[in-house]
Amino acid sequence: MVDVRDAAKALAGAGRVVVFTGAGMSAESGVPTFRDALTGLWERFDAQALATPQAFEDDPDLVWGWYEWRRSLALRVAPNPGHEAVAAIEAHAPHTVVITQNVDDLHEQAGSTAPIHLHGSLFTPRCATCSRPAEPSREAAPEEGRRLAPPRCEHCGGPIRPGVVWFGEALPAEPLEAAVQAATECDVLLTIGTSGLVYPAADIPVVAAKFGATVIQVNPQPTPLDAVAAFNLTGTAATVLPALVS
Ligand code: BJW
Ligand code: ZN
Repeated sequence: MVDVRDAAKALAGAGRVVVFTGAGMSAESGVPTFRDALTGLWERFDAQALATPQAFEDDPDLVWGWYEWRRSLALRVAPNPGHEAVAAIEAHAPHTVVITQNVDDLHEQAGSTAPIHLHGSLFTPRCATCSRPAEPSREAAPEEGRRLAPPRCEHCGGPIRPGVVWFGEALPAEPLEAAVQAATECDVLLTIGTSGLVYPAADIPVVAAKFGATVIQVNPQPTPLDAVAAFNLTGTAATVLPALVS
């Protein structure tokens, strides 16, 4: 039985901390994960038809409507005690780097200063043709499953796309480099609420372990990252993280 107090000691003694988060981090705020049985988005929706560049080319209204529904959902939720515990870690260890795969802004809302968003954001739409940033839409948010035509770029007339990273797209270079760099330099890496199945993000905890960091995992389910974690804390983000920082 892993004692949360031993993990807490390792965390409290670390100078450089990386916090690496996935969808489970926001689950208790009401944001659905991707792969959880029954509630995961990819259990109910087809990732190939919604989260690929081809999907947007084939049916922009379907994809834009789905992401606008998700954006409106993300606007209605609030950080949970797990996000607050992450912000508390940052306040205690100023060299903390928060790396998230999440496209919501709940780390920012909880007080994390500059989380690295590896998979983009629901709040930074851009032109699919010229890549210029666009204003988030003022349209009324569609209901789940409703199509919506994307707005057009005011510069070139191209369709506006969500500012997220789809399957088959490269992760943004600077955030990815900064994340890998932080992983190579940290003493402790905390991986929270990720299935560890999506690459290259899933390599971040593996890189940290390879470079000598102590990896602490918080997840109610086993993941492939169990293998690199010195501490596997079985439980949810909103329950385990406050205990880890108290
Ligand atoms: C709780 C909890 C609670 C529940 N508390 N925990 C190597 C091998 C095989 C394939 C590949 C490979 N390298 C690349 C690939 C292809 C692909 C990939 O990884 N596919 C795999 C699925 C097989 N990767 C890519 O395509 C990436 N791009 C790329 O590699 O580009 C190469 C390239 C280079 C140069 C030029 C061109 C291309 C891009 C990946 C983009 C991922 N995008 C998504 C959608 C983002 C937008 C959106 O939101 O719609 O990102 S997919 C989805 O998965 C989302 C997530 O960020 C990502 C990770 O999911 P996450 O966060 O781990 O969530 P879940 O649901 O999987 O897990 C939740 C976890 O929480 C579970 O473990 C639960 O138990 C736990 N949990 N409640 C704590 N309360
Ligand atoms: Zn444009």
